[in-house]
Amino acid sequence: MSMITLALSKGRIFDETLPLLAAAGIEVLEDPEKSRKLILPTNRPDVRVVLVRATDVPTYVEYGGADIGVTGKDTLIEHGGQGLYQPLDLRIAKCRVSVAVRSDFDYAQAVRQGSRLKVATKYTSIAREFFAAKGVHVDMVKLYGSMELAPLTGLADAIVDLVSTGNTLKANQLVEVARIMDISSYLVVNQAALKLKQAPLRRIIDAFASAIPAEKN
Ligand code: PRT
Ligand code: MG
Repeated sequence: MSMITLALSKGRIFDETLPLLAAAGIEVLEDPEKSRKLILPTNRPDVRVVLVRATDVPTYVEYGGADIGVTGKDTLIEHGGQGLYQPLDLRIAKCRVSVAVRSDFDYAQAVRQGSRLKVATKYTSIAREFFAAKGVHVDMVKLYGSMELAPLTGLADAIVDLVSTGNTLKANQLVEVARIMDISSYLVVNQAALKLKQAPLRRIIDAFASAIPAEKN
């Protein structure tokens, strides 16, 4: 019996993947918010969950540290997706990538005038491609967290960040001025594992596929 290792990040991805795992007959036996363990057992002796940072999920699966994982499309695009089979859009952990500025910053005018825009973001690939397609020249500042702070401190004119309810932007007097793309989480599979552990992985992929939440409008 070969072991299947599933990479998940704590928080919304873990929480929203649980119902899909249940559909595959897999129950995680410990609560990651309470346990300090990084490897969680499941009710199935041949399936275990490894807890990694959200941005590390594609890397774990690419190099075979995990056979399968769940990761946001944002993270997948920034990683590049090399070596990953991406069979399913799970339609969970939905949000969007947007451009936001201080409410007193005239973004439309800055773009119209062809000004150089200082952009702070964790999503440099997504941001570069978006502004290049619009013909906007940008100076990119790479950040790893709290993008919302950048325009408030003068570090940047604009941020490119994930938005869900919009409450975080509002609380920091920022406004969304462009929607770049819709985001959801994907199932990613190591390509070698898919060949070597084909039957058990196919069972998990098929069970997930049949349990994906219906599209809401
Ligand atoms: O938080 P940490 O630094 O540990 O890691 P992470 O932010 O990479 O992980 P996590 O678990 O927060 O996010 C994992 C994935 O969830 C992301 O890659 C997205 O695909 C997805 N997701 C869905 C979100 C959100 N919704 C979301 N709202 N990830 C982050 N947010 C943040 C956003 O960055 C912003 O700070 O929530 C804030 C905005 O939320 P609203 O509701 O105020 O608009
Ligand atoms: Mg986060």
